[in-house]
Amino acid sequence: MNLKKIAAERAAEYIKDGMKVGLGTGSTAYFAICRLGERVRDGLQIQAVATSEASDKLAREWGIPIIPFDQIGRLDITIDGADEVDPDFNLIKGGGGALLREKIVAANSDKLIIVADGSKAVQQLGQFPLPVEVVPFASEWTFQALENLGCRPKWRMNGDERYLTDNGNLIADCQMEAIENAAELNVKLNMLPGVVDNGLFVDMADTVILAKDDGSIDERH
Ligand code: DER
Repeated sequence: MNLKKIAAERAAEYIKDGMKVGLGTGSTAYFAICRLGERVRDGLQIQAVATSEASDKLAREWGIPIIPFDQIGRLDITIDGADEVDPDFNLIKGGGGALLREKIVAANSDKLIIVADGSKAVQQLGQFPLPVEVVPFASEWTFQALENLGCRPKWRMNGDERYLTDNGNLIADCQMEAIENAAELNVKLNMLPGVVDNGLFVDMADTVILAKDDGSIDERH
C-alpha cells in the first residue's frame, strides 16, 4: 500500500474541468501529477504550471498542458508535498530542493492542498532540517549570517559539488531541532542579505491530506 499515492490521488479528485493547477514537486506530488495525467488523457481540461523542471518534464510526458507563468494568471489549486506539517498547517518544505518555485506558485494559488504520508505530521516543526535557498555570490557571508542566527546550517551537497537548485542557487539545510515561532523565523531568515527564501510555509496550506499506515485518509481543512 503506497500511502503517498493514496494521499496524492485523493487530492487529484479536487481538480475539475477548466481549472488552472499548480503541480508540486517530490515523490508524493509525483503521484498527483501522474493521476492528473491519466485524467487529462481521459479528457480532463486543465492548464498547469510546475514547481520544478522535474515536475514540468513529467507533466509534459503525460500531456498535461503546461502554460507559461506570464500567461496563466491566478491558479485555482496547487497540490504539493511537505517534509513536515504541524497542527496549524504550517509546513517545512524544500526537501526536494524546489522551495522557491513552490512558494511562489503556492502564493499565487486560491487553494494549496498538501499531500503526505502520516509520518510528516509533527507537533512542532524543526526536526527536519530547514532548507534555506542562498545565492552563490558571497555565499560564505550568508552562511555565517545563518550561523549567527543560530540555524546550524550545512550546505546541501550533490556528490562532491554543492547542490544547485533549478534557479542556480545553493541550499543550506539548517538543523533547527525545534522551531518555536515559524512566522518570526520565516521573516528573520528572508531579511538576511543573500537569502532568497526558506522552506517555512506559514499560513499557506488550506487542506492537508495525510494517508495513515492503516490506509485511512485524514483530510483536514
Ligand atoms: O521539496 C519539497 O518541498 C517537496 O514537496 C518535499 O517537501 C516533499 O517531498 P516528498 O513528497 O518526496 O516527501
